Amino acid sequence: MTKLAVLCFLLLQTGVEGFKISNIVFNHFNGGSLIHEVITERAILNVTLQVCRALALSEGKTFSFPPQPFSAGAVAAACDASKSTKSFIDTIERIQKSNHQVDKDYVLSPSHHCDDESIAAGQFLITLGLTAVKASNKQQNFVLATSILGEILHTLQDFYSHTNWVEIGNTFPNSNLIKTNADVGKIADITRPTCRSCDGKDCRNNILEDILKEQILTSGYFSLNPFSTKPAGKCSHGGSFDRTKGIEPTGGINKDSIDSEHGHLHNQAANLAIAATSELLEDVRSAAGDKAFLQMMGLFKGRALCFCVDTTGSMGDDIDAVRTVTSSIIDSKVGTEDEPSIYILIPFNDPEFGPLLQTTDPEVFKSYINSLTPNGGGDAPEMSLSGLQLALTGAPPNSEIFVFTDAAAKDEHLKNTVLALIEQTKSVVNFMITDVFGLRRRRQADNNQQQQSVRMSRAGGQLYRDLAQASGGQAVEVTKGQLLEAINILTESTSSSLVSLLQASRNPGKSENFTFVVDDTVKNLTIYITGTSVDFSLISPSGVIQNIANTTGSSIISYQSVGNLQTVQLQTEGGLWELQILSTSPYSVKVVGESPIDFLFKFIKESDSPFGGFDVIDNRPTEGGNASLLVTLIGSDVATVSEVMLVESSGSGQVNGTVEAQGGGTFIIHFDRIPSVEFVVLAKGQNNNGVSRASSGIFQRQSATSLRASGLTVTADDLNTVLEPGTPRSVSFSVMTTGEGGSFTIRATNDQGFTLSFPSSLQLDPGVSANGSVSITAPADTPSGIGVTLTIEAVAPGGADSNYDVLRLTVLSKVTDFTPPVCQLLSLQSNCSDNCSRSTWELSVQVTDAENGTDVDSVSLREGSGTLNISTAADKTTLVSYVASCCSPDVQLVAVDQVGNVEICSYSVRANVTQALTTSPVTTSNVTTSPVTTSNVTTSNVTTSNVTTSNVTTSPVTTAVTASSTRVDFSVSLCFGFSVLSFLLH
Ligand SMILES: *[C@@H]1O[C@H](CO)[C@@H](O)[C@H](O)[C@H]1NC(C)=O
Ligand SMILES: *[C@@H]1O[C@H](CO)[C@@H](O)[C@H](O)[C@H]1NC(C)=O
Ligand SMILES: [Ca+2]
Ligand SMILES: [Ca+2]
Ligand SMILES: [Ca+2]
Repeated sequence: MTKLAVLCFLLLQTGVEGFKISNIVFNHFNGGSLIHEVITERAILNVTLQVCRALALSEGKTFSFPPQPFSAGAVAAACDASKSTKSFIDTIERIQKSNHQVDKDYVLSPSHHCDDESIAAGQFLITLGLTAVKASNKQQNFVLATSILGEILHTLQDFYSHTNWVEIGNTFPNSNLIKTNADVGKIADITRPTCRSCDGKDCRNNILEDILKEQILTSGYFSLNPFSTKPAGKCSHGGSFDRTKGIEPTGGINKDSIDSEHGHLHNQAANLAIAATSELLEDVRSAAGDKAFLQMMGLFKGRALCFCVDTTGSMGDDIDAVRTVTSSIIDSKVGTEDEPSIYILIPFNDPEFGPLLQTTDPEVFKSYINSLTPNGGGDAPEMSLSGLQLALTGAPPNSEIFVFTDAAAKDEHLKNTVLALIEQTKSVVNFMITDVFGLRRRRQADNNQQQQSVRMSRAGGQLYRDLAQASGGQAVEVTKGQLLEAINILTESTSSSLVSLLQASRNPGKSENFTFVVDDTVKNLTIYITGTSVDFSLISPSGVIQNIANTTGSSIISYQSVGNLQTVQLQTEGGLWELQILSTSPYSVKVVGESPIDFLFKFIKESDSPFGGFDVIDNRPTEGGNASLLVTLIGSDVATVSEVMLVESSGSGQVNGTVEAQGGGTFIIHFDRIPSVEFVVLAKGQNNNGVSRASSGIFQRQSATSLRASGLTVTADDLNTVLEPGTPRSVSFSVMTTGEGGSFTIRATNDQGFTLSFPSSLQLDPGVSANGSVSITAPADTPSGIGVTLTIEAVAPGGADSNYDVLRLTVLSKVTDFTPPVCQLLSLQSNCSDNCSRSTWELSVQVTDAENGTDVDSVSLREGSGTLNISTAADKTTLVSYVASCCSPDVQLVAVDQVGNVEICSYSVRANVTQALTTSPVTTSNVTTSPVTTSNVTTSNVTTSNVTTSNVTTSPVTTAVTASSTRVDFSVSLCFGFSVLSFLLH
């Protein structure tokens, strides 16, 4: 079928509501219409490319755009961050998910969809959320920032589909919609009629002429209630769910899909929604800075290095080892592609723990580590799980976390919380436990509670082993003297493309033969075995038994054994390997390597929203019934997933699923049941790209994280994620059980030590949900942008089953500064001559924030390769001087105040324009991707607008000086519209 035929075929299957429904989950055309997920992804890919391009040019590198249509993998590659494709896609999916969630959580809230003429209220939601996104980014709370971002994008996108913005003739986004209190246009009075009834099915002319002529804004009324009414003379939303569309004036005006009442304008509306989304993302980018924007999007080059360190009195040797290993990682990795992208340190003691210290600067991290001094702690157990909780909520998802301690956890009650956070973040936790036996002896000797101490110590070790195993990490037990060697082994690879091939544990231990498939893309194949007295042998695909005692001639590159950890590094040999374990004591095995091919997975369920589609399950899936898994394959456009199974983590049982390809690297897997014990997800597939003839191209990947099903459901109300400092907020939640009723324990915890109150138990009857609420209060002096992760757990009587919901909230003080800083040009001098490279120009600008504003926070360079100098005067005005070669005739200064209001000030000098234009890097001919400044060509001396619809870069220009200053205004070129059209039509 040609694309056109496919398109026509798809057109026949529509009949749904919104840019908003995704019957076929993510990333797909819905009946040829552009849905929220697609609109969102296109804008993200577009803006991300602009950011990467700006960064590359500022570093003097070249940059090339990938071919259209863009894919996340190609964008990550263009950004020189292929290894973070997984976290990039994960982030895009998070944004799409919270966008989608608005239809579920706020189905009855008109302002979230700009319905019912609630346009000003929609603007309020968007701008409030935007402030929260900026504040969260400033505190490096990127997960929170992206969740809020997805939500406000829904409302922004709906504006273009649900209002008559397009009908009244606009071809640009409504930029004031993303500016607090700005004028979004004249909205029809409640008494003013806006529509007439449609002419049968034809709704093309149902908006009243005076409304169109006077450019009055309106939006359709919407209700699911068959007995609903609407104000007289008002338009309806229309579509199959709207029950107001039968009321005079009948019909509707939405442009949600091609077959909507105003479907003839669907593409126009969707393209404006893409442009508006890009504009909002640009604003977020300007406020955050280019590097932080990419971090927010999950595009970082290396992994996070995350150390959680016990700093109590006995930890002197351990802290020395942490210091040494930090220096050696930094010395050997900085400047390489495995350089950690973020460094995180969480100290814990007793009773204190935290704060989380985070930096991208390795030298700053060294200074954090150097400032650790062992002292205090009182009794033996320490606050290790509190520290770990902060690490799990603060580190990016999919991080690897190392916990250093020589003591049991004093805060064992956090076990379920920590497990919940492990399942949510899919981060891997390794415990580096020293001197377990030494401690035990000492304690036995010096008090008469021998028995109790021994028991506590064993239980403590088991708790760490359980958590490590659930996360796919290890609990390494060594002496203080061996710690450095052990941690060196485990941090040898800090690559962000680490994948897991096999993961299993046995407790009690038993001999067993494990097999795993190694494919050609895997490098640095490594096997870790933890456990005391575990013997093993290893057989390569060619049938050679590998000899640890004498590695010559074998595939073994190295073998190390320290404490309870054995490590084998292997040469990649494609095919089926066998690992035979001989042991009667507990052990765990883990086979990892580096490869671009990996997968993301999420349990999904049919949505209970009226629009249908699928929702992502954020906590434990329901036991006893069937289940569906959404799998996204990463790292290859040609690879496919052929088998997916849920494998018991500590046994050999497994449940096989049936795979349904969705296109675009996504698959839905159906299982007729979920294992009743902990399990991992194992995916097998076929990669036909660049496969050597010797290998079959078959690969296997396994989730590091163990998951479990639950008979309980816990759902917290996440309608409002903003927390005002000093004001208690009540979060309601509901709990239901499919099993037996009784008294269920409720526990709520948070990672910031904020005050909580909640019922300690709820009485449940089977199948009936019970409600409770948690009250949370942030101290009055909590800074804006601080995130708090609230975990609400319900535990069945006897403790055998539990489930949870995790809520991320952001602290936000009331914002009163809505105006961006102002640039004032003090001087602009040039001596630009024929030869631009031999002459320079310079600029002096004063930047101030308004009288009652929050002050200028930063001024940075967007375009321009000159030197920027910034100084702050005593009266808090910022003085900027800029010197550049005449070959770089344009500059953009990004001025941001403390709450993230952005002003972009553009200046240009063009003495010898021909020369300047031919040498300027921004005169790209790639229309759809050219940045705003290329169209900033004017013939007047000073211009205040750079909005043009054509990109006239080659027109003769005689300007001596142009200076312009705009708030983030965009030349939303028509080009993209054309490229979408051409994509659809080819
Ligand atoms: C892509 O993003 C840029 C800003 O980064 C914006 O000017 C342009 O309009 C966007 N393109 C589309 C099609 O929205
Ligand atoms: C593992 O395989 C070896 C060799 O094939 C066999 O002798 C042994 O019994 C197997 N062990 C188990 C636990 O199945
Ligand atoms: Ca201690
Ligand atoms: Ca203690
Ligand atoms: Ca301001």
